[in-house]
Amino acid sequence: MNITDRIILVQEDLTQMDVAAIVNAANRSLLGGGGVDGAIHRAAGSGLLEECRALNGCATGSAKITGGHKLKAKHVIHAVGPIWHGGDSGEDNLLQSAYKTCLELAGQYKCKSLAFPNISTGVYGFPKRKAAPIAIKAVKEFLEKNELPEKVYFVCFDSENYALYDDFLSQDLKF
Ligand code: AR6
Repeated sequence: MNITDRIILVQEDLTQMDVAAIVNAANRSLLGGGGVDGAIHRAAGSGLLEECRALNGCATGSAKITGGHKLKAKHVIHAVGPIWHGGDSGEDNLLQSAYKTCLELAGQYKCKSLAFPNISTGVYGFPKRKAAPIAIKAVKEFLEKNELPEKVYFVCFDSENYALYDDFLSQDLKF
């Protein structure tokens, strides 16, 4: 299967995805919050928060994995993207590193399918047009070298992100 067939763009609710692992756009406490984080914790139930408490937080640009509890997904990978501070504080690298760590964890846990939200582009204010190619590049680079995950879903909640991803993916960007 070529890389293009392994990347799937959808506009859906991430919490309902029937995949091996979904990625949460979390914060460093890993103790829940608003946006997609709040939606994931509501759908997964209180067991997820209990498991997260034992993780002692997570650094920005990294990620940690838990079970999926009441979700269809077997795992949740909690990624901490950067807060946008104007672009000169290493935001691009931190975002790329958050995506890469999620992919590595998915590989280690033998996840065949992985679904990403648009990390940092909500409450954290990362410009959507800048974030999309960073996410796509991180995923393509990883899939080129690794068989797992077989499939990666970009789950766009808002139409603006969906249109941007549709555009960037159809250009078949070579990085
Ligand atoms: N399914 C898919 N995507 C969603 C959903 C959903 N159910 N709900 C929101 N999004 P955000 P961040 C999209 O703000 O910017 C939290 O409080 C949303 O449209 O959830 O990384 C955490 O605890 C946007 O494109 O995450 C942190 O404190 C994307 O998810 C902080 O927000 C990410 O938006 C993290 O901020």
